[in-house]
Amino acid sequence: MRSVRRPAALAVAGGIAAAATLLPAVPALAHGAPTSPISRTAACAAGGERTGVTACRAALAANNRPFGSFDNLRVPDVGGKDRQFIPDGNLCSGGLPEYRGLDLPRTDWPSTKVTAGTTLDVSYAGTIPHQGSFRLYLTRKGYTPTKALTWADLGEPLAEIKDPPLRGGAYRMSVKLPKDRSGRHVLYTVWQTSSTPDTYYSCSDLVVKAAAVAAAPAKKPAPKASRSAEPGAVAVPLDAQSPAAAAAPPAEHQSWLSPAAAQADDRVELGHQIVIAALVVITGVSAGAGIMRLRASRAQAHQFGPPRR
Ligand SMILES: [Cu+2]
Repeated sequence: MRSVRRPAALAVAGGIAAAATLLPAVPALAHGAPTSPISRTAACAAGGERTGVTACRAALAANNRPFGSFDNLRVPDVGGKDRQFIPDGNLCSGGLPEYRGLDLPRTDWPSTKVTAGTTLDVSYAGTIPHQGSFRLYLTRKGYTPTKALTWADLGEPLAEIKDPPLRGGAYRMSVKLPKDRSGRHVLYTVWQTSSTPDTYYSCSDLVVKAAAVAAAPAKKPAPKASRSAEPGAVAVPLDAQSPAAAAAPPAEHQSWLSPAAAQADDRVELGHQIVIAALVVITGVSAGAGIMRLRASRAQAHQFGPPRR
């Protein structure tokens, strides 16, 4: 009886298709990366927001293999000895082959506009929360973005922040930017977790607008006056509207952007989970087993760490 069976078959097929569509909305079992200022991992790696842009495509080509997940750039058992474990020139990849393309010295990485001397707000998506400390470095004055990034470019961290608040799915931090930078720079973020053996590394590209631009040209005030007044050093709100931030991110990434979106997202997630649970029942054990296997494999990956170099 083809005419009777076909709708049923279609319904099952439709259910499976719908379940497959919804699967990416299940909270990912992963870890973290800075989304504002956008990091190279959050832009270009698997699940990234800007994988189609030139720099990301070049990075993928240089990678010579598929990227690892955007929130999974982690190295086990470093224990604070970053400079010994992460080689110069491989800072943005953490030395991991599945992220190597992120080390390319380029001037067109997705970036965030900031102003020297102002406070930069940092959102670090915590797809699995961990306890630990963040160390935030900024490339020093005179850094050349067309050369490979080295530890010597970074010097001492601008800030070290232990267990910042996790709101809307992201750790929230702020850091005061030095006044003496301009042009392209890299904010290098190290998240040394204390609840796992892993340390996470990431490069966020900044385009820094010089502080005190308005001061010089108008008149030529005496050196004394210009030093004491610093008329141009007024705090300018952070321009976080990088192309990356402006572009609509995938739905499952909205929780990083605002608490309101996060709440909406949570409701959507709950809805998805209910729908998925129903579909799993409808479509039978095979779909359920698949999801369990996926979850088990991700959980295992988290416990035992990424492939060693
Ligand atoms: Cu993790």
